[in-house]
Amino acid sequence: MYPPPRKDFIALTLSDQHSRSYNNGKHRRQSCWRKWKQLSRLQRSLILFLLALLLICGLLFYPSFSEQWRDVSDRAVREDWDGDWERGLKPVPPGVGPAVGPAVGPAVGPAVGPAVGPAVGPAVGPAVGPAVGPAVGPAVGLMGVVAMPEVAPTVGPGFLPKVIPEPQRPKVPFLHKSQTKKRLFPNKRGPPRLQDGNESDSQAKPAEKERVEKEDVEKVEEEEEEEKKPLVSWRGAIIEAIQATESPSSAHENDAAMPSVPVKPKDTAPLAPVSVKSVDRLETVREAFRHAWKGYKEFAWGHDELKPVSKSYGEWFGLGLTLVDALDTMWILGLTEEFKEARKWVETELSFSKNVDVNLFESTIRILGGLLSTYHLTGDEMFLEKAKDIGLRLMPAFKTPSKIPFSDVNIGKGIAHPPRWTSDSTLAEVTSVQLEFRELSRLTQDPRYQEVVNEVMRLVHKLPGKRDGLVPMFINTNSGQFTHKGVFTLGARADSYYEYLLKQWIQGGKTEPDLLEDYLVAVEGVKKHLLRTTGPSKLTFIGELNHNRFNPKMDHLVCFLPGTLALGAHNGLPDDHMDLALQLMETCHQMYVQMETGLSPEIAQFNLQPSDGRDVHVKPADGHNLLRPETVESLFYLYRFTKDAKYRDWGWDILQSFNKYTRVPSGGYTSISNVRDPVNPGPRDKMESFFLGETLKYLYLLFSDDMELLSLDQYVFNTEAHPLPIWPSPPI
Ligand code: DMJ
Repeated sequence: MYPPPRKDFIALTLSDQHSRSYNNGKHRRQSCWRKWKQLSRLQRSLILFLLALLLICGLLFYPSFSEQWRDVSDRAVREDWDGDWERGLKPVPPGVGPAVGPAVGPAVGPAVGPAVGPAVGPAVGPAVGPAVGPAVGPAVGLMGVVAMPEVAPTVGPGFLPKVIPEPQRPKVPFLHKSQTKKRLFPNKRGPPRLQDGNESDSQAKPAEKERVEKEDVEKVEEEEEEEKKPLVSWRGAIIEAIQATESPSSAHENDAAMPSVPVKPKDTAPLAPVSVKSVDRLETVREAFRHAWKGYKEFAWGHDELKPVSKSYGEWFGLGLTLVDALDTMWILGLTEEFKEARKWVETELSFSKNVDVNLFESTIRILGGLLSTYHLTGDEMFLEKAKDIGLRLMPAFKTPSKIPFSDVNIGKGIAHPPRWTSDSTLAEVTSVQLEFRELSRLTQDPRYQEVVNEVMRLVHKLPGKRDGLVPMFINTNSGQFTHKGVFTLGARADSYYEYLLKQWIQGGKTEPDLLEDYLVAVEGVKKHLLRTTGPSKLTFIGELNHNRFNPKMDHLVCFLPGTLALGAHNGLPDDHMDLALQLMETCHQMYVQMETGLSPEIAQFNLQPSDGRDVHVKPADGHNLLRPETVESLFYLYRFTKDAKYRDWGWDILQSFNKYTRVPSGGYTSISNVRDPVNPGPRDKMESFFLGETLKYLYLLFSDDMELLSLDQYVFNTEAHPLPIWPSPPI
């Protein structure tokens, strides 16, 4: 009835071949043994002696060989790029030539010269070549061909300013360089676990994230049980910590050594009247910073992030992320001692010569951005040297067939790759590294950095698939096309694309019309597709579009928008941008005050129904607060432009809530799981680096009466709150 089972022809064939080859091997082994037996005793002893000698030599010389090999591999990262430069990047785009030409030699020489000396040449080829192929697959095969030569000629006029303006030397005191190499606060709490902690906002896989977060919470609960710490009553513990707040007088101890307002671009600016209230508030921010720093210093020194509840640390890149992200905040807040310690760590301990994968976007905005801004504020060349080092090591990310960068780079090996599950990059990530790389070009007078990021903007500018200026969330690194079309958001994965359109335009002295055009069109797209008002209180909010269906969901991340819109209006863009900024600021404020803890959830759902109920709802999985900065960032911009004191009061309320619900008595602040539960907000045991890099910095600037402190007419803040100078307008 049933046909007989089919013979598996392929399986049989393989089996035959296999057995044949097995027999051959046996014959070979037997004949070898016969030959060995035929040797004289003297011959056999001689061979054994030579083998033993070889083994001993190998053991003796292994350490020095491996050391040399590591050097070569480090240099390979630089050589790889300089090789490309030599091979194809020499032709400088028209307009850049005259300004850059003479400056390139001396500027680049000291930075890369010694590292790529002639001896390295032959060693680099084999070291880098074979490693690239298998790691990134077929996409990389094209790299060698595509390389960089086409970058310069294809850069459109709209994006590349005619010259890279010369950097202006900051007129601020230089710090003494420390000679000591001793590690200040060795933390022996266990080996670093690289790559296990974080995923960027835009890359996080929700299920995985949820699992990790759940584990964190469970771990926290276990520890609470075990240690019987005051955290059993979370709220009580927080109140206790607030009572221990340092008094203003002791907090000012170091003021004589370092001005609390170190950057004074206009020496002649009249002194603003200082209110008692703002002094108190500034001091409270400084105290909050010191408290966070205390935890970091004690339990996480030199590591990426503090886990304040378990009094340990988490690693993401293994590059002291919190410390680097916080450098300029310490300088701005006038925290002299803390800054000096951190500077010493950067000088003596921070090494980018590490076999580690870093996310291009996150390391650019936090590390490169942090180093560049600290260089500008302090004038300390050490920070610029570090910035050049990491900048160069990130460049392989741009070597893709489409020139849309990969998400990840191994900064030790100089190999870039996409995430494991896709060849797509996140749109916000590839379009939010521009401020930093452009500034690096200006400072080094080396156009390569600017060229690769300008090329990304040029490609995205002309790409089909936008909806009235709104962009999809992903872009493919092979084809250079948008993917996952049909979903439009101003939240995770797209947010800072819009922010950087405006900020690049401002940074470049308003000389790049394509950036402005894309920004203006996008704001109209937002108004047309994403803007709605709630039923109960008529709050204006930004929702999402999902294949033509409107979703009344707004990430806290979107609260950057009021500040960005206001910045645009301040720079001459239409007045209705400011009107929208004011309305959205109110909504972001409501996302805080309508919660029982006074802290915003990560994602809010807005109520479109006309009723007298709540405007803001929170899904159980969305009620966490990660100590994010976006709302206080926008409050800072709106206060600067309107001087309306209510924005300061709103910021003050947020700081109080952070102190009440997220402060850990032993040092540090923690993200929490549930902003609707003031009794147990559910500490997550993690202090993100942006709490020090952004949140506390923006709060300080919000409360400062000195409007010239990082004037918004002279600085543009990157998306991690690191201020970079606005370039002087290029000559006509
Ligand atoms: C920061 O790293 C940056 O502000 C980024 O643009 C968005 N996410 C965090 C803060 O929320």
